[in-house]
Amino acid sequence: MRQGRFERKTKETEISVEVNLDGTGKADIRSPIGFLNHMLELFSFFSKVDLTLKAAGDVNVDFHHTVEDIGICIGEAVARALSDKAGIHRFGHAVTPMDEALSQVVIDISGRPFLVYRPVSLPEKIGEMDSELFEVFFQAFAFRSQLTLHVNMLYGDNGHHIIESCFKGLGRALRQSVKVIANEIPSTKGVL
Ligand SMILES: [Mn+2]
Repeated sequence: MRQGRFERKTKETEISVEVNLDGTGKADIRSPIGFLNHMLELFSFFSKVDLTLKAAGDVNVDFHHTVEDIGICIGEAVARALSDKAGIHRFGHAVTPMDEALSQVVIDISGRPFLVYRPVSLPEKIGEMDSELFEVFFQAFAFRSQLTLHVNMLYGDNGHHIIESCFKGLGRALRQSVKVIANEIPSTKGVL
């Protein structure tokens, strides 16, 4: 089992994360941000990554610190679980509809952190969460887990649907990319 744990406490947030890349999609998500909890449960279900998250933060300020630090902590736990990345498929992609919305999410577990984020027009808030925080989450996750992540929203009208398609797509793409299919490290350089 490829498992990773990470705990982090700052003056702004206190977060603990456990992941199991070889799980069944069992989620135990506890943060003060309801919409993000909903998205992370979907991510876990579609990635089949077991995800336990306990997060507290200074949400009386706004959700920024908590969202960013949750992204950092999940990213670090995934990086630890991947270890030397031996045998993984490395690449994953998903084009995911949610009713009228469609998004494309592409992952390369490259060791080169990068985010390409192409949003469509979103309402200012989804649930109680500022829409600008989704980019913050994806950036924090991609950089800490050292993967290349493209989140390309294609179209949609309903903000909840658009973002939900992205998180389902993140799960589907991650599931493919972490799958073990060989023995060697999947790079012509021999290192990822
Ligand atoms: Mn929903």
